[in-house]
Amino acid sequence: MIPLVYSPEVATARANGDPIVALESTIITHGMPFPQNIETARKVEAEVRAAGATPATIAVLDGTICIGLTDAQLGALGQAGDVAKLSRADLAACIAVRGTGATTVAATMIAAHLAGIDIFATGGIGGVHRGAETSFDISADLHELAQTPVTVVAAGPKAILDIPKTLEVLETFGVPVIAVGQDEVPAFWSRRSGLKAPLRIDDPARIAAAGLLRARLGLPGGQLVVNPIPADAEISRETLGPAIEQALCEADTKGIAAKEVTPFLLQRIHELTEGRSLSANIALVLNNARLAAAIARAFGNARR
Ligand code: PSU
Ligand code: MN
Repeated sequence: MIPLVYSPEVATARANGDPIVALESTIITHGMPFPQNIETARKVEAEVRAAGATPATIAVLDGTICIGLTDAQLGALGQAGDVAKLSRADLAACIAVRGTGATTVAATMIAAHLAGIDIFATGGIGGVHRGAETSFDISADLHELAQTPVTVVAAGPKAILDIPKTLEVLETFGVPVIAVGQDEVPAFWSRRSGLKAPLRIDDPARIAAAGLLRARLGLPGGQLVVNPIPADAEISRETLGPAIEQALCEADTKGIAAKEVTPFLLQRIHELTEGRSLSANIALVLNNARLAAAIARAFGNARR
């Protein structure tokens, strides 16, 4: 038996057949500082509700996969200092030892699929790190998109990554990368990357239809929807460049590796930009939550 529980709000939505949007928890524990992490998680949930869907923030608490957190659970997770970061490799072991952990994009996709949830909103996905040709650092998020049928809404690969290599790997794995509202792949804090998106679909109903057709065609895996940050919140690539370079250089000098790389870089860039990158990060997550709720409603209509 899988130790999996639904929050009261998510259980009600399931019983009514209402649309549900999965949300990850690593962004709360490892992606943003306290107290902005909890404030943002609450705002993201409110945004999903306002857009006509039910939010399901996912985490493992004391060995149980939680699909939806109560406000108290969310607050506790955001303040606990020693929460594990769970990807595909860590999920079963954490449950076996009755541990507590926050789920990355990969682990959230696994849990969402177990719970029958089609769609998941986050900030940015993990990808191919710069220098991956020597470090081999490629996020398990990419493999997950290739095998688990969940549509993920993100603001593009983070600019700390090697975006062209990330797109190449996604293409090799057969993952559709669908831009919304523009032809270019967005670059997380910036709307532009200079790279043309492999696909573009602006209508949430057609994005849901593509996700359902993939399954009907017998193709495993999900879709990556890349949604540009709102123009009034973006930071240009030119402005961010030096902070990214410095953070990468420090990570190298300190020998930061494996799971620590992404949290370290995000935190240093927040510090180096004096919070500007954090404000942009919050704005783009909220924007993704809105789009994901619209796609969730479309999935619901298409399944009826
Ligand atoms: N993007 C963000 N904030 C985050 C992450 C991504 O803007 O906190 C997290 C996600 O949980 C993602 C993970 O799945 O970082 C990727 O980590 P890694 O590069 O170690 O696979
Ligand atoms: Mn990694």
